Amino acid sequence: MKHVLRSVCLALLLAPLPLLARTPAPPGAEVYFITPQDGAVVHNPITVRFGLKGMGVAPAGMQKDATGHHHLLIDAELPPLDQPVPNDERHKHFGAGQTETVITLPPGQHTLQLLLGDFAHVPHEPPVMSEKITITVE
Ligand SMILES: [Cu+2]
Repeated sequence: MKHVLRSVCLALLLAPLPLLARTPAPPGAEVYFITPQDGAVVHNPITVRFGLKGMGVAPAGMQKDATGHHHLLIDAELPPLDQPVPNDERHKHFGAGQTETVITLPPGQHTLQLLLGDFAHVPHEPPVMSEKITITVE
């Protein structure tokens, strides 16, 4: 009996971790652009300030309830919400806990959207994301 129990325990230990267990977001949590505003006409370099209500900012890697770090999506659709946010020119991570950044974009219309990620860069459940705003760079 004892060795059966032991194999059961071992099997549990070796079972893959549930990859889809997403970090819960508190009700009412909100991420938004302080600047620029939707429809703004801006010039390079562009200062982007991130606002967050109902949650705190924590650096990537730090697992703490009701916290996350910002991701700025530039001219990008929402990535899959059950996986880490991609890391490239269109998906910028602010894993040190930054709440603003300065970007340079080619002249013309661009979209910006904020998406909060947990310690492992995975969006919360439900996802905490801003409206997608459109700006014009002159
Ligand atoms: Cu991230």
